[in-house]
Amino acid sequence: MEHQPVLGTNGRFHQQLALLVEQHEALLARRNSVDEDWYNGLYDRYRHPVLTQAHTPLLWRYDIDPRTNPFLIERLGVNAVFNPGALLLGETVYLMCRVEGYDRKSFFAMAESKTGIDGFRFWSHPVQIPPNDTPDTNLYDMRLVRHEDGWIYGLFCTERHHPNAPPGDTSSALAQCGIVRTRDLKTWQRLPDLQTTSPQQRNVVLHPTFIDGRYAFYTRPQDGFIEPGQQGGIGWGLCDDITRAVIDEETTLDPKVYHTIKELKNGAGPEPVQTPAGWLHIAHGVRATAAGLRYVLYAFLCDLEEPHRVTHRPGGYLMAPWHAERVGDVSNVVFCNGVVVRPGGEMLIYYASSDTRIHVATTTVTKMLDYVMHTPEDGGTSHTAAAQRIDLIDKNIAYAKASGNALLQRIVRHTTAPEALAPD
Ligand code: M1P
Repeated sequence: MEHQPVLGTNGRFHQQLALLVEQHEALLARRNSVDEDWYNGLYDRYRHPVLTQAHTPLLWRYDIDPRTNPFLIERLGVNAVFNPGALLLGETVYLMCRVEGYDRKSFFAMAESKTGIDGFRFWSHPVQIPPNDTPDTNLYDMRLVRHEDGWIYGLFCTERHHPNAPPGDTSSALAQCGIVRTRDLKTWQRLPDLQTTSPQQRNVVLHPTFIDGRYAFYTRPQDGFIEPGQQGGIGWGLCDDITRAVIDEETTLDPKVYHTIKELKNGAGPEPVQTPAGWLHIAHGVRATAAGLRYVLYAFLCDLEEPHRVTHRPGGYLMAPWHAERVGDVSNVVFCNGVVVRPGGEMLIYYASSDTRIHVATTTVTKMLDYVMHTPEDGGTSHTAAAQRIDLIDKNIAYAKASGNALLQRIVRHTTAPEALAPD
């Protein structure tokens, strides 16, 4: 190409580029630490997101040749980095991120970190998912699962313009579960999309072990699947051959329920964590509010031998958007499709806030089991909610009185009305 003078920036092209590089390096080098303003005894939040659109390499966004980009314009902007699948290999955490460009298309890109809480770096190039027979329009939200068959699978949502959309309907989409697999995280083999009895699927997760010699899936059937007597929600289905995955029968594993955090819809999160007490799930629940949908995370535990059977359902949410997390492209959303567990039991929960950036929360399997097994279930009504809380308060007051402990008695005095302390 013919050389053009760098006029548009008054010769400042390289100074501006140097500034961008400096800012980018500072962001990538930024250390993260626990946010001391947050406490709930269960998990820590962190001061900074682990990945944002600003973490994406400059080479993905800028043409750095002044002959073809004399004004150093950001040619291919990145709008958001969110909803990552996660995998621990050795000591390295890998996040398969959903990267959304200014053009609204999402693609996948891998980032890695040793600490898991900071220092994430994207690989040099995004991942190119091979297409299958039906071309995809948009790909997003991959769940990474190391299956006992020896492959690492990626299950993701593939969306296409609905084939039956009438002329002029440019919004109706058809969502299905796409499947890829790899042995090295670099070469991906595309398998046919999952087929189920539901015309649409999102949030499909592969169970990491065989069940009676079959592959097991957590599904989220939509549009017409909901049979009389079924409520809809997170489903469960089995198939024999993952290279032509067909689920003939889906049952509901965790239904959506009126006037709960999952009243409108819910969906499985990452692959469940195998613990001595059962399969630990983190899922998302959605309810409608006057301000739009609200997405929160919740947890539940399933039986080790019968993973389709829920054994513990703590009521309410595990995590809701907090402070700045509330605001973003799709506000009031937390979403999780990636968790890793280190050998000592430390659990790193990767969640995105408001479809914009990725955060980490850290806890342990022990704490999560305590949470899921000892938090009361949603009682279903205001009366049961009040009764649950009264039980807790009475237990606390009795304990404080009996303890003779000055701090406990102070808590009671300072936080309850005087009649609670009336002599027996
Ligand atoms: O915008 C919130 C989320 O909406 C969808 O999730 P679900 O299918 O459960 O409603 C997905 O598009 C997800 O990526 C997004 O974060």
